[in-house]
Amino acid sequence: MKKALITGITGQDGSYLAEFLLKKGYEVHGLVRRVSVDTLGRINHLKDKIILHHADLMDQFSITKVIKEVQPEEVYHLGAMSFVGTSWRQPVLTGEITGMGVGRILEAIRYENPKVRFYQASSSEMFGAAPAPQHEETKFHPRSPYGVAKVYAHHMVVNYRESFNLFACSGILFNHESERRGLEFVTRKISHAVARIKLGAQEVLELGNLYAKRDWGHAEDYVKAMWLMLQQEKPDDFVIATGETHSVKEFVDEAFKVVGMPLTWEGEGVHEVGKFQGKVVVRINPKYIRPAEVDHLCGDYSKAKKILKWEPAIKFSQLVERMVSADLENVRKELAYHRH
Ligand code: NAP
Ligand code: F7E
Repeated sequence: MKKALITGITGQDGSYLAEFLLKKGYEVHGLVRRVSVDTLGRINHLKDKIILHHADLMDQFSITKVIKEVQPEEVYHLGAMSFVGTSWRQPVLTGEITGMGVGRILEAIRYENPKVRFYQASSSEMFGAAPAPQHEETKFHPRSPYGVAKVYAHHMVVNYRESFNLFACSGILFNHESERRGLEFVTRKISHAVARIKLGAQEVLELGNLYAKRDWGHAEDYVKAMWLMLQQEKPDDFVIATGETHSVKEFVDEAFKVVGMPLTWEGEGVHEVGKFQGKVVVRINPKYIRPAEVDHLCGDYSKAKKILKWEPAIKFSQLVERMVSADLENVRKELAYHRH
């Protein structure tokens, strides 16, 4: 039985990857940090099937100890401060966790388990201002402290591969979402608010830049690509994306359509509003507009298609439908709970 260690197992991708690896027959270990609230919500259904270890990406010794004790065949490094908006408010912490964190894991591997196969969660945020479509050779131009930290981490993986011959890969993943996405990310913020508006629990959804374009896929498809990278003969880096791009506004339109509330739009700039039957249900709040924006991401995943034989199965409209339907269910339960 192969052993895999997942950092960030409590996150969106960690939970899907744990499910995927269990189905493949792996012994799954996960790294969790000590916090004062319960963070195991996404993996509660797996708790009897996985083995959790306490460590923090800020703490070299705790990481080294877990790698030494578990001796996994594969490490999937998904742990990070992953919210771009917060990275301007806590840039140094973001650098420590999202950037230096990978250095700490690579050091632990180099000394305690150099035969391991290592996966790094790189990000399309590294491309930032680079024109679309972006691929493995596109020059990085990050636009946030998060993007900068991921560029550092990405180069560390390349460097450790070249310097110490480690089997270390980076998946440059474009945005991927799901019913388990954190509520602060725009897609889930929209699906959750649309469900609440439909069920009468909220009046208006406030957003920032409606015109940013993203290449949105589903996390379930993307964790398979992570695993495929570690099954190849040699380590390499791959763009994982859908090749299709949509604006935030298109996501909003699609989500309201799912609940039978087609919108009309009026006004411009910060005064733009989305209306349903004459009533404002979407407006701009400048506090959500970022100091610098990534305007247009669209990934060219032809290398992954050719070498990994990977393709995304879940399309944009299906993604939106799944997220909104799941949130209708969640909000109905929340409302029923509060009524009793
Ligand atoms: P997520 O839901 O925000 O999960 C992040 C995980 O990192 C959580 O398990 C979190 O633990 C853990 N973590 C944060 N700080 C830590 C620390 N100091 N020590 C140990 N663990 C820590 O992120 P995700 O969407 O699943 O993304 C997974 C990875 O892919 C991240 O590295 C992200 O940057 C990268 N990525 C994501 C996307 C995307 O669109 N989702 C695209 C490209 C790359 P807690 O539960 O304790 O907070
Ligand atoms: O923003 C715009 C915002 O926070 C998407 C992370 O997983 O993917 C994610 O980063 C877009 C941006 O994701 C709101 O300005 C408008 O243009 O959902 P997001 P992100 O910044 O693309 C990459 C690949 C990662 O690696 C990251 O870890 O939506 N936007 N209005 C808004 N965004 C938010 N969050 N909230 C708004 O109200």
